[in-house]
Amino acid sequence: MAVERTLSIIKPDAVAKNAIGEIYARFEKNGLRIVAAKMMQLSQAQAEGFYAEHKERPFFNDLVGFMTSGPVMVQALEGENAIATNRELMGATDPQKADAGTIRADFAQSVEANAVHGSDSSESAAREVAFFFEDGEICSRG
Ligand code: DAT
Ligand code: MG
Repeated sequence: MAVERTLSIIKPDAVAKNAIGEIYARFEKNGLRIVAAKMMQLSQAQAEGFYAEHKERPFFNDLVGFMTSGPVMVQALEGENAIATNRELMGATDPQKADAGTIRADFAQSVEANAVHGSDSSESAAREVAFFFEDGEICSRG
């Protein structure tokens, strides 16, 4: 399995809970290296652009409202099989359906306030990492 990069966001609910460190520890204990990171308050335009694939969904306006409701922590993660590894660590979108021990089972409140984002394919990972980081901001240790 090749070394991959993926884009992770710790969402406003988990930042508000002071859970950044606990979530970072899960990444690091599972072979994912943080190779770029920034805390941001997303603008409406940034949230709409990032989630453009969902713009026809009924929850889109609520999703954008939630993602702009407070600061987020954005990071690029690197490691073997990083995209799928991060999705496994996150758990299912709906925390009620997320496996025990996953980030969403442990930190999320609802389908909307679900603690973390993670890229779901190599195409979305490439787009999403580039959405937030210039090449020169990524400190690859692969
Ligand atoms: P994921 O974040 O697991 O990749 P997704 O890409 O299907 O899930 O949806 C993106 C986000 O949109 C998700 O994290 C929370 C929100 N969302 C998805 N389905 C929703 C729903 N039925 N009601 C409210 N928000 C929803
Ligand atoms: Mg998704």
